[in-house]
Amino acid sequence: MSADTQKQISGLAAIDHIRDGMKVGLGTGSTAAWFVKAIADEVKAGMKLTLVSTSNQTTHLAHSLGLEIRDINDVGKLDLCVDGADEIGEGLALIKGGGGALLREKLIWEMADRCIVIADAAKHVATLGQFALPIEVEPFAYKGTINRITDVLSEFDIAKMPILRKKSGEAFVTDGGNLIFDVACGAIHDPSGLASALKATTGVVDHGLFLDLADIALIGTDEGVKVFY
Ligand code: ABF
Repeated sequence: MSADTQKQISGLAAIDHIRDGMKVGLGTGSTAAWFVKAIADEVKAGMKLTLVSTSNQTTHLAHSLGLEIRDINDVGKLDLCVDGADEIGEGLALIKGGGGALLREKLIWEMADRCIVIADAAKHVATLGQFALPIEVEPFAYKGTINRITDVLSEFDIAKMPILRKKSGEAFVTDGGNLIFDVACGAIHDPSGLASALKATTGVVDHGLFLDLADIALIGTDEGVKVFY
């Protein structure tokens, strides 16, 4: 089974958690795109949902499928959010942000009663860190921020430098107007400590460690969708 097919079956499996009248957050990335397409089919079949989006990319996809996207400030608490991830580790600790949407994703996740992460089998890892950790940084005075981030990383024995994410040769800019720096941490042995230290660093807006946020993981494998709590 291809990774894309694994993504598709995990996205379709998330539909089983949707009920008429729910307020749902739509994630970002290719796995979440399968879920958005399945939501469009449910709405076309008559299901009434209130939908919010984690990125301009997902909003554009939703609109192309005829879905209405509401302002999160108008809808309040969500029943559910369904989103992808770059790595799913022990205790459903995640690395997210490979798609550059980590801040709005985390803001939507915080508004949801339940968060479901969907992914292909390769995303399921024993220890987080093989995927470079994205860190979202305020552009103003970012060089000073990078120095402070480097000091924090050294406290966790991470020697790799933060690398500015680029797109078409230019600095990648998030929907919120910030920069992303990626750090090839290698095995992250203290995700909670690292997350707290990064978040406390002046100039860091947020990071891709999603800890104690996911309630269920639906992972597409060659043997079907496996469920982890
Ligand atoms: C998004 O899903 C991002 O946080 C993460 O990088 C991405 C995973 O992308 P894909 O589903 O395309 O593998 O939520």
